[in-house]
Amino acid sequence: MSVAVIMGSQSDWSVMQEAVQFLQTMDIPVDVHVLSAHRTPERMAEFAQNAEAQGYQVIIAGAGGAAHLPGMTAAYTTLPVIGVPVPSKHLAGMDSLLSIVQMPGGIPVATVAVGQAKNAGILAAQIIALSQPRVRERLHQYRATLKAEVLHSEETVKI
Ligand code: RP5
Repeated sequence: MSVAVIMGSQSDWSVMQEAVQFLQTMDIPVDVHVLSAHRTPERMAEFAQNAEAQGYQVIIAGAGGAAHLPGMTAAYTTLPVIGVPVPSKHLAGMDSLLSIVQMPGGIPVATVAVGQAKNAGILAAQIIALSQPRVRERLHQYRATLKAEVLHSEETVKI
């Protein structure tokens, strides 16, 4: 039971680390790899083809610009791939979003919002929780903290 977080460049780490941090709070083992669909295509293919045999259950893939990494990874495996559109220099991540979300029918990538690596981590944990009651319980606790924060914030609003 583990998750792989992959990204197209080391420069994606500031965004992608939020997925890793969330998975660590859930006590889910996570590995991180930098793999580029454009610059290290062979390495990316080798990783994706072997990911299931390596014991990964979910892959989170983040990339920016012409972001082919999530879709190409999904092409090589039937593991669920969650795509994170990383904000880009010129188009603010709209290019990343459309490159990842607009997969043709047959090879899906579950795409989160631009820059929302934390949600990718949460979604991966929810998938893992289907077979891990311990993770399910932690997710329920996490939801309870979100609820408590909102309830508490209402008390502090002054009219
Ligand atoms: C993509 O190009 C990466 O995922 C990154 O978001 C973007 C820029 O990469 P660097 O030029 O910073 O390596 O492949």
